[in-house]
Amino acid sequence: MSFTLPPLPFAPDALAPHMSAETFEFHHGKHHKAYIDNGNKLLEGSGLEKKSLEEIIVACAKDPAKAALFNNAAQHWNHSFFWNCLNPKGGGPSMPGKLKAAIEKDLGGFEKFKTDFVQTCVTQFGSGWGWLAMDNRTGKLELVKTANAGVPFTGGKTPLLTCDVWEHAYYIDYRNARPKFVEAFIDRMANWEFAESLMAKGPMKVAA
Ligand code: MN3
Repeated sequence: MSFTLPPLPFAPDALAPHMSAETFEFHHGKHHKAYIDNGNKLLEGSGLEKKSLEEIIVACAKDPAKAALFNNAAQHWNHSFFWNCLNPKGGGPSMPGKLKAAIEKDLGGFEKFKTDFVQTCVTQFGSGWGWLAMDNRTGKLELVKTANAGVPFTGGKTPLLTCDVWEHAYYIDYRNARPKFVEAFIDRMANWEFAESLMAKGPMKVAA
C-alpha cells in the first residue's frame, strides 16, 4: 500500500504556543512528507507493495537489507500516530477513568507517571520516541523508549501514546530544552481519550 500524508487532525496553530504553526509547517509539511516520498520510492520493487503499513514495518524490522524502507515506513507510522496523540485541549491530570485507573495501578499515579515519562524521553540519547505502551502478554502499562524510527509493536508492546523527541519536534519552540517540551506535552497536549481508546481495543495484532 503506497504511503500518503494524512492531514493534521487540527489546525496548524491549534496547539500554539506549546507547538507553533511554524513547527507543524516543518514537522508535518516537510519532515513527515519526506518520509512519505522516500518511503514510496523504496517500497517500489520491494515485494511488499500490497502489504499494510504495519505489515511492511514488521517485515522490514526482520530484514537488515530493508533498513531504509523500515526507517521511512516506521517514521510515517510514528508521525501519523503522534498527530493523533495531540489535543489542543488535552494534557493534565484530568483523564478518562479507565486510563487513569490503569496509570494508578501500573505506573504509580499521574505525578509519578509524568516524572517517569519525562525521564524516559529525556534519557533517549539522540533521536527517538518516548511511549506509553501496553505489554501484549501482561496487559500492563509501561514506559518505553525507541531510538530513531523504532516502534514498540515489533517488540510485543501496543503503543497508546507517544512524544516525538527528535530535535525537529521541539527546536523551533523550545530550542534545546527537551524536558520543557515533554512537560508541555503531558500537561497541555496529550490526547488521553486516544490513549484510552487504544487501551480498550487491546493488544495490537500485526500479521508478519
Ligand atoms: Mn518528528
